Amino acid sequence: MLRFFTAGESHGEALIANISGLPAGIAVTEAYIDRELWRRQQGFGRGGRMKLEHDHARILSGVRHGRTIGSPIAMLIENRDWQNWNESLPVGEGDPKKHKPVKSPRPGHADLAGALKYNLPEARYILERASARETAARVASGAVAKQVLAALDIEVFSHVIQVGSARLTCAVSFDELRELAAKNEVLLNCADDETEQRMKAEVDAVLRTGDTVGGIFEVVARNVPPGLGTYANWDERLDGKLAAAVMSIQAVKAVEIGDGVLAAASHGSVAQDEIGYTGSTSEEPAGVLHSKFTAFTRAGNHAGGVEGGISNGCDIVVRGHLKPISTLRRPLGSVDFASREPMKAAYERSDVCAVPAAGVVGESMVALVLAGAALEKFGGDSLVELRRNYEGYCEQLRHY
Ligand code: EPS
Repeated sequence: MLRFFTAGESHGEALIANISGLPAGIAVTEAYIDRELWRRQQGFGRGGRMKLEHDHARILSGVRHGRTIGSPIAMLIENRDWQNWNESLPVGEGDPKKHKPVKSPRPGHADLAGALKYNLPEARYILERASARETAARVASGAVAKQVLAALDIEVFSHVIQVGSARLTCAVSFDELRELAAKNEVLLNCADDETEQRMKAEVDAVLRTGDTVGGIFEVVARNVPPGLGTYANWDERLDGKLAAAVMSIQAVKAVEIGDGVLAAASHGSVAQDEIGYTGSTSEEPAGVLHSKFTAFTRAGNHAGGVEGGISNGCDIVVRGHLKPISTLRRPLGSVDFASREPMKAAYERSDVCAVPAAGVVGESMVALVLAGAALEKFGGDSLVELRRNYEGYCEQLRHY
């Protein structure tokens, strides 16, 4: 079973990622993981912290000579900012005068709910762990999951389809998504230049006014074979797992699979993807409608690649809707933890728009779910065994 967890605080010494359940023999490189970490740090609207951090994942275990060895992988990502915090967040008792309390909870953050829950007098420790800094460790884990998926020819990319009210209206091909991910300069990770400029104007506007802005990212996974996940039990459905994974990303308040939102307002006659049959499979699919796995075709992909909780061979499409970041330079109303008197919410340096970064995190979460589902279906303790099982299943599909 593929499992992963992370540890670490935003301004602590380091983040830790731990991932286990991988077969032996998967090629894993730190360079690839670091490139993914770099992608997560990009985007117009990121705050000053990103100038400080240059994330690098140091693999401590589970990979030798460039390949997984079947044991858990542990990775460490140092926080460069730690040097500014080691006196205020010591592991030992330290000097209480150097403590930096978060004096008033920020609406929309975990601050108040967390302080109540953990019975803490202020929100410093809440902020430290609830912060989206944690997503660096998820991206490192997701990069490993992507390398497992690559062994099955599955690719996962993302793009930004909305920032504030600026929305992408044209179709974007999978090749364009691949090209976006390869770019060395990232503005808002939108494939259409004109839309990206409109998105930038939305960020410029909130930068001027001390506000923040949200948006929507879309994750697309290609070459996922039909048959991952099942309707057999509620908690085994692939769409449920994808939704939970993407919903768990900081600031995501809604998740959509395929054209889910639109479908709710459509009629059944237009919301489904009609089925055809060509009589042959195509190794080089012309698009999402004719996967390489079967000779069945689909007239569209409103379903986002999942029907009945099972992947159907079309591209998996998952959208994460992000609320605007809750830390505002022009703080909202709140209450002083100590006096209970009205007080503006605490302000700490923050991002004003993190939708492109969240998209990269979304790719990671989708990759982790798909890698888990693929390993569940095909099993295998080594890459050879995994590939053999996968190819046997593909053969079965071709002869269906
Ligand atoms: C975050 C606040 C900011 C972001 C941070 C998430 O951090 P800081 O308060 O240190 O400036 O930059 O994101 C990251 C550090 C990161 O690596 O993504 C928050 O409160 O969630």
